[in-house]
Amino acid sequence: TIKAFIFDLDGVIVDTAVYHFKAWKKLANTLGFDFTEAQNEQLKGISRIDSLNLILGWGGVEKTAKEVQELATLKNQWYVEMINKMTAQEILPGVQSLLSSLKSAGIKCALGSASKNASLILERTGLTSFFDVIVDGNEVSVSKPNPEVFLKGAQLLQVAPQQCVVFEDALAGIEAAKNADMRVIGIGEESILKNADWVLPNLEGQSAAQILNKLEK
Ligand code: B16
Ligand code: MG
Repeated sequence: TIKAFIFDLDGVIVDTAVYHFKAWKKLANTLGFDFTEAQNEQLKGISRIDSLNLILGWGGVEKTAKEVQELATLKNQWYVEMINKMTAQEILPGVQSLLSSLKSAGIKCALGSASKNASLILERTGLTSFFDVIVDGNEVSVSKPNPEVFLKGAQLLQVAPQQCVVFEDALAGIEAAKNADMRVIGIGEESILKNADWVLPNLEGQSAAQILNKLEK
């Protein structure tokens, strides 16, 4: 039986990808090349440093390890300026009511995000108190598709991986959940998120009881 839900942040709870896009584009333009929405798509679920290394490769730019760190810090300053202004209005449809339905269904709740800014985003949007456990980019050493982020969540919640369901919008995250031997619900397009157990366009109208019912069939 399912005992815990583990949520990805960007793309499931809020759409911070638009802010990542603006900040990465500004950085790329500063370095003399462009950065497209399609490229931004490929960075979903990928850590900050791995993202930057991909972008520098696309731009054909070589930097020392020290310069890469400085550029990552600069991008993050721009990004944090934007997410500091986030409010509860930016929570994606259905998220609050699904989170509110977890307690009465006896389901524990964890965040499993690659972002080092996850706590700030949850604070700004007023969602912190819904989560029993927060595992983010500050606690993990390897990026999704490695299962570390989700396995840590299960461990801290004291449930087995097989008792967890992950909600994920990124291919790397769906692979991470599968690698953790967890069930996974893809949020987005079915044609893209092929390996998920099932795919929803968003969380609108979903309650914990409904999801459990469907998973146990
Ligand atoms: P930060 P998620 C991920 O969040 C984003 O999808 C990805 O685009 C970003 O590079 C990564 O967090 C790191 O974010 O720079 O804030 O540490 O989808 O795993 O919640
Ligand atoms: Mg995501």
